[in-house]
Amino acid sequence: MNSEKFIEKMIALRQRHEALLTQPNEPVKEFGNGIYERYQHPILTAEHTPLEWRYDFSEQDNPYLMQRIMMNAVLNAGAIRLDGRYLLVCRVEGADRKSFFAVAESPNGIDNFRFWPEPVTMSDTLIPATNVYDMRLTQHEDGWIYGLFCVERHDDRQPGNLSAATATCGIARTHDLVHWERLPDLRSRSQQRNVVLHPEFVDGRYALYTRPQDGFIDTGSGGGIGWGLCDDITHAEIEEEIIISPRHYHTIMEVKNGEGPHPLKTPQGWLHLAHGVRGTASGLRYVLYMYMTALDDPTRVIAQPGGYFLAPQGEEYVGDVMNVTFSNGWIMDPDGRVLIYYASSDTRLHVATSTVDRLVDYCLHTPQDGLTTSASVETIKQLIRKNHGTLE
Ligand code: M1P
Repeated sequence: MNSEKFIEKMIALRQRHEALLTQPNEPVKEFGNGIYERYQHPILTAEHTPLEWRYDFSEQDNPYLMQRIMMNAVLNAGAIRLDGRYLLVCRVEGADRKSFFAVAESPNGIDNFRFWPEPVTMSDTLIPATNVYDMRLTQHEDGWIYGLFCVERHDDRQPGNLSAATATCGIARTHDLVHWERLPDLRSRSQQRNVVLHPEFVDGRYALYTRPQDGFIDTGSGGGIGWGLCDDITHAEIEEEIIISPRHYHTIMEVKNGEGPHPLKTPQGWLHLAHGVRGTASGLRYVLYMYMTALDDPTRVIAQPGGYFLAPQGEEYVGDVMNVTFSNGWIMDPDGRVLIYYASSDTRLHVATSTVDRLVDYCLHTPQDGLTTSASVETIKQLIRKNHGTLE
């Protein structure tokens, strides 16, 4: 039996938690960039995780009402709209550095996110993993919802090096985000992170966006976002990869890039969201960028706006891994609203909203990166002349 004092503390804890969970989230009022709206508050943080995951509510066993299991972060979430519900399969990271998946649900996609009572249970029988993270959800035309994620294991070929790891693409499928069937990991020539399943068959085959990389962190000779086809998703293997969004010197994606969520189908083409990484004196900087590919050929780039689409701002700069924005989930509503879920600095999850029309306009009319200072200056001068009516 808990004492009155203990019960009072528990009630105060629950009230504070409930107030956080039900806090309304409004768009930031200041004049933005016209492309999307940011929101006042992060939508999910470690503090949003259920109290039952963190506290032992028996006074006898936990007289100081301490957190018995601490949570570190909620980040990089796959997203899906299912029967009118906005569902995120979040990467939750405990204080022990292990990531796991947990579903959070919201009635409107913007606020009132609440985690389902228990984290996702994923069979680990095929090849046990040390860590899993960053699930991309795809409602495929074959009828299944697929979750593709990164599986991390120690690289046993380097027994003396405790930091040596390998990255592989794990695959699981479900109909309800409750029961998951784990399939064998993707087989390909190199290590893989940021692998995404295209929602439609291409030439009768499953199509995957890949990110070939030489090592666990370094993409090395991996040239950018790749594409490959496979016949059997239950034994997925890609023999040939082509690069569709290459990296370039002195751009936001000089060091590496990776597909975000699966692209959205629009009448003008496939809308893609991805992340690009460059090196700075203070470490890697992760920003989001967009591109579009042709409807009849998702590998043919038809628009490549230059520069970043979304970069950290204000408190978003600060966290476990500074200067990072990362997205692996977005939702397109039937009325064309687009909810972009992005994490900042590997610590918390945010939403930004836009519309399909605005995003297509952004992609088709933002000038491409000319790859030199002279080209950038010329692009700016052309806009100035257009505004002055002096463009020839
Ligand atoms: O720490 C930033 C991100 O780093 C990795 O992304 P990438 O493979 O492109 O370097 C991932 O670990 C991602 O989860 C993380 O947010």
